Amino acid sequence: MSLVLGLDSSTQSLSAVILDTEKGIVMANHSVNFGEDLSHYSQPHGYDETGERGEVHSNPLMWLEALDLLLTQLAEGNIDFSKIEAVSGSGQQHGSVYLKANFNDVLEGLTAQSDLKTQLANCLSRFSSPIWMDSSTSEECAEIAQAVGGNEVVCSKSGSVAVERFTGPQIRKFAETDPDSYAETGTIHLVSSFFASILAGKTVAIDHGDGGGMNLMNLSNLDWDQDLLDATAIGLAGKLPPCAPSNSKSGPISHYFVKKYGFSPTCETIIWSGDNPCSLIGMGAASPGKVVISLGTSDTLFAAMPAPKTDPNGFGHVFGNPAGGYMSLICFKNGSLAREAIKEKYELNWNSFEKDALSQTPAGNNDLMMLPFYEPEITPAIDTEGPVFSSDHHYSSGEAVRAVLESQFLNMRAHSDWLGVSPSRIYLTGGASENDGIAQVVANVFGVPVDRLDVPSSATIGAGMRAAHGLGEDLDDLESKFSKPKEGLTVEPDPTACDIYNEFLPKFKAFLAEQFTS
Ligand code: ADP
Ligand code: XUL
Repeated sequence: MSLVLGLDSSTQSLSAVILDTEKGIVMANHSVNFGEDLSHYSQPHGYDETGERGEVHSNPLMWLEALDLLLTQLAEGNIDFSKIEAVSGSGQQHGSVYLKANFNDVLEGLTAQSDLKTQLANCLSRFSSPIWMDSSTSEECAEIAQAVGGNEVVCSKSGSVAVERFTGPQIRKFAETDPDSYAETGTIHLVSSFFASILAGKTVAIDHGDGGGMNLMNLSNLDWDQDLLDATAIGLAGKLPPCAPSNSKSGPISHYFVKKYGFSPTCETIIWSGDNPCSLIGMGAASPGKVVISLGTSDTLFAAMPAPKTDPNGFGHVFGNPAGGYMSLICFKNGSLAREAIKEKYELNWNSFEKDALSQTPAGNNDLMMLPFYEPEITPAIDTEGPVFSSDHHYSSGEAVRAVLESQFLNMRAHSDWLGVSPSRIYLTGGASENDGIAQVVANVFGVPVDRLDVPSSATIGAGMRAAHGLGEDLDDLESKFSKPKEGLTVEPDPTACDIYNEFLPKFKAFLAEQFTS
């Protein structure tokens, strides 16, 4: 085996890597940014910012146009797709795409004379896709929980209590508010299985990693749970693709990609997974023992689990591990969103954020704290928006930068206790992980060394590794080639700062509890 393609459809961009798995090198790495490269959709961060009452939707046609643009740009850069032997991908989790019954026929009949967006526009039974940032379904969550006997039941079946951004509650809201369009819907895909279907030229399965983020899949048999389906919407079983292990093959790539971009007709497609499950693979954390923190648009903390264990507080989740078994995940919505808000307020760039601002203030910030919930937060569940500061005093840029970072990572530490894992190292990934100052605060708050990989994006790399794994390559071998921490990028904790944070944690928890009892 040699070349595989990994794709990642994230909140803000669509990315690709080509891996040479024999030599263990990343041959190509390219991204299309929805806001910059497809500005005609007016979704500068990849979603419609005018949504009301917690609705956050994206345009699925933008995602299709991004796929054609990404492959066109790679081809213009002299990438020879005919040598790619397998392709798989990673999608932002929970987002859903609603398709009419004609979807499969249109996929089969795609012509290389036109593009994906034009040919598939008429397949959508809903013009927008709710994504993971949507928090508009509290009512539906309560209804689903009540119908099956309470949130404990939803959690013991699906690995999570009913959660606003999860696909089941989103489907219920659609079915209730637009029953005609729901009736017209033949198939509901996740972002991951939607892209996987486009590549395979037919509807393909939802994998156990991303399926775990729907409040619909039963963790004990990794299949749709009839009680949860019934509690969600009428006739839902008939509208969902099957669940399948993440390394399932879905057949050769669609003739559209063969004719248009020169892929080999024998290039195999492997079903996609969610971005966090793919990142688990890309970070070399598929076996229990490693804790990963991803600092992307959202911040997440995740780890492979020896056995499924649910969060008694209802914030954490259990998903399928793409390598088999389970993984835990905790998601913090105000990740880069909050860091960017402070960066912009104080007119900083990432360099001055770290070098000029953060370095001016001591660990513990002289007790100045903030709760950086610019958007309704997921962990803890807080539905109001707007940051809260612990003092009326005007925060200097240094104090504000330190306050946002310390509060984010103390909040993460406070809400990951239930995992019962004391990490000896943290593996850091995501766009903000390249910032040394941020990595240092993570090391100091958790009191352990932080490792970083020398790869562009662990979700995209993980998607490529999954493509190779789906063709039978050994995952340990792939990890040893692509998931090695880069020497010189490890950040050691400062013992004095660690002591300060151990003392600071109860104060932070008290401040949080005082402001929000959740
Ligand atoms: P996603 O996969 O969710 O789209 P990424 O993992 O690509 O997100 O991360 C994108 C985010 O990373 C940007 O929104 C930006 O805020 C942040 N980022 C990029 N570079 C830096 C940096 N040097 N320091 C801090 N944050 C950064
Ligand atoms: C995880 C979550 C986000 C999305 C976006 O539960 O909602 O991390 O996967 O990347």
